Amino acid sequence: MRARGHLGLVVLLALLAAVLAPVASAHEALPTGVQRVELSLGERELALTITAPPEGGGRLPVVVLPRGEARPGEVTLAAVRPGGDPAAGGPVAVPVAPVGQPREVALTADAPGEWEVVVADGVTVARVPLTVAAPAPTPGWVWAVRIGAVLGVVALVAALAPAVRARPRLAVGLGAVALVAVTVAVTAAITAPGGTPAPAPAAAPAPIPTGGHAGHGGMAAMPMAPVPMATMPSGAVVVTARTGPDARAGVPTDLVLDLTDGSTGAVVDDLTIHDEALIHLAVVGPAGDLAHVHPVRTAPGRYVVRVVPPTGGRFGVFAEMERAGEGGHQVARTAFAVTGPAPAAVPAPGPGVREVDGMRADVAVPDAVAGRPTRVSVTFTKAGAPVTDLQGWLGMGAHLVQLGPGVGGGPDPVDPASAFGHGHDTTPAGPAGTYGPQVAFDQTFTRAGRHALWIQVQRDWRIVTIPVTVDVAPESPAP
Ligand SMILES: [Cu+2]
Repeated sequence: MRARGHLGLVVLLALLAAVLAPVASAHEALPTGVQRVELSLGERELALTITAPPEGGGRLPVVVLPRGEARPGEVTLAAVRPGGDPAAGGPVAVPVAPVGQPREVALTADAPGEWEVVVADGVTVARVPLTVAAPAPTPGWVWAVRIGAVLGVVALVAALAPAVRARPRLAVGLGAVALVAVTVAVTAAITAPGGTPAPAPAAAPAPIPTGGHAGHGGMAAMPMAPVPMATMPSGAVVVTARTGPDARAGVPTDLVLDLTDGSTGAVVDDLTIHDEALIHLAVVGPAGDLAHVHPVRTAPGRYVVRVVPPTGGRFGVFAEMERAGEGGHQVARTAFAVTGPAPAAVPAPGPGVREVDGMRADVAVPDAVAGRPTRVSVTFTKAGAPVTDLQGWLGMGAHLVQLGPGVGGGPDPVDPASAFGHGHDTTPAGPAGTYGPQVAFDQTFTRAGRHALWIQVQRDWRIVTIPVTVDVAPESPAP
């Protein structure tokens, strides 16, 4: 009798464990949104990896990885409400040297709604928008499983207690309660929507942003209900660029970018992270130099990046961004002027072999004809050996920035006729997660004429830029 009682208990507990397992895994399986975002903060390049908190808020781990030229010192990180004072957000200091050394800090965003991950270097305060989803209500069937299971166990244990077994009618009554409770739990689990494991329930609808701060930034904690697209502004973004009044060649200057909607004039603050940045900014000078940087958001619709113009003259600015909703991916162009002599552009070398950053780079651009795909490739060697330790940057092995011919015949960064383009390496990463010796792009030049190309890879945490001049032949009719 006693042995049979124990056996029954074991069987029932095993059954309960099986029933409860899907409920437990439904919570453990909460998807977490992890995003990387590049920040050109002052003269530093930082890659942030942000793990969004769970629904309802909580721990917000951020990994800071310094790249580029290491400037000793530290930055402070905090999680604040939009526009909030970082000093009130429990700022955490993080060393940003040496390059390639990741540091993790645990911030806290303890409630649903809009947040900002703030990174400050003492001069500039970068604010990366983040949405923490509201907790989803627990469905009724989950409660049925939980209550049924607990009640079943309690009733069974009570029924098997020696004092109760001495009173058979009470024991039978408790046994019946246990049976009914377990039946309810099992039935609820079996008839749960979509079977098991439980689907992640839809979160409460995110509030529709009002005013300037649309605040998604692609950093949403998942799951999150989509914001209805019809409520999103969807026009082209107008970018206005300005520097301080004394922007001079060779002197660092802060370039301030203000974003407005071309159709409504409203501040644009609904950029989402794409290719690991809110804005990919190409700044091209009159001498044909390229700076590919990632401005930091300092306020709704305002981005700042420090540049060091190598010469005077007029600089073309190309801002690649992606808006939430229908705005989609777009490039806005503008310009700014720098005091000082503007040298005439000297075209970069054409395809072929060159030395760059201690490597030998063999650039191939076979048969560049307008309107046809051209495979642009670069093969890297160092001391005769293939280079296979190129690091992914912005989620891929290499980037190609190009500027087409303007009215004057050559690429001109401040001529709207000079078409801007950006291509991505198509070769997969190697087994170690690195790239090389070859990177390649499938590029279609839409127009004949002289193009400026800049091919960029990362090695030893530094960006290597290879400028190339390509003369594209006109499309000729078949003979
Ligand atoms: Cu970029």
